[in-house]
Amino acid sequence: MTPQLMKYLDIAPEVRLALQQGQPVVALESTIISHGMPYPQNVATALRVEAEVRSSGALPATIAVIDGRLTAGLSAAQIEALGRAGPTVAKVSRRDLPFIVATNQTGATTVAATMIIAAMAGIRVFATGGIGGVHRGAAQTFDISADLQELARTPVAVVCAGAKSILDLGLTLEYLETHGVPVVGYRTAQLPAFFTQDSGFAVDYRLDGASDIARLLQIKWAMGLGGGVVIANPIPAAHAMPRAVIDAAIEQALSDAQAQGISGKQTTPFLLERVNALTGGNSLAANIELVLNNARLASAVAVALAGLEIRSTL
Ligand code: PSU
Ligand code: MN
Repeated sequence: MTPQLMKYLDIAPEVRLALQQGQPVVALESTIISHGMPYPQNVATALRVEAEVRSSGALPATIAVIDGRLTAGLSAAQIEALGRAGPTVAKVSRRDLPFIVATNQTGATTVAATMIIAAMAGIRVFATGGIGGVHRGAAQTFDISADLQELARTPVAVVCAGAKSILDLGLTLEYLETHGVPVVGYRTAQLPAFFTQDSGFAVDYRLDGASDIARLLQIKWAMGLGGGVVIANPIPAAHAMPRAVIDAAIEQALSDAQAQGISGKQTTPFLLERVNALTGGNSLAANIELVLNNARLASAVAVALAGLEIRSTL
């Protein structure tokens, strides 16, 4: 890490030591805590996800901006504070980082901003729920999540349960293809749609082992291709939701957003909140299970990648 970056970045001592020793570390985002789930389930989930990473043999590093400091590895108290603040805390993507740092604010990082800070810290694997993408109607609104550009440029693998069909999943895949981002299905040839195992769209490649995924990552970066990879991990069948229930909630949420004139960075949190409200506790329970499932896979990939990196230096 260059001194210029260290000036703005704090890495928790435990995480720093693990990285120095080539031990597996998994990055976790914080917008999912503040804007993705209600309090107090958001805090409980974030802590359970960290525990799941530890019990899978890796070290968790939840990422946020705390009082203007880019922070990799939050304390339980910092996670509690972000969860309690909820959507009153700033939602920080690439665009917002310099302002939030310059004004010493606290912000929850999206997939894009979490990837940036993870890469600065030297963390290569990141687990979340769903990524942002191309919104429906983007041909008119130009609303395309900055997550996709970040995947194009920043070398971090993002393990997710696909993306919610609040988005146009076909256009999201087209955008990722244009920008050279591989979409890998873990034990599936289908792109999962967050609450359901299948979206009706195919992934680019199917891989069935964490070590196969680690090998793809190592080779992509060793070849100098840079950029990220989407690792799409379907929600476990036992926790998947009926497609009709989810589709109806999403249609309702989208029409509410239009009626209320929601735009810009409010769009995704508004839609997430409406879908949660319309489907009640069922979707929240599914959401929690898929994040835990992603934390387990990300940890296995991080463990395998650490093994490959140690072997390649022998
Ligand atoms: N999708 C989800 N849950 C989330 C998000 C997206 O199912 O919590 C959050 C993530 O932090 C993601 C961000 O990076 O929303 C994307 O926001 P936008 O569409 O404004 O880029
Ligand atoms: Mn947007």
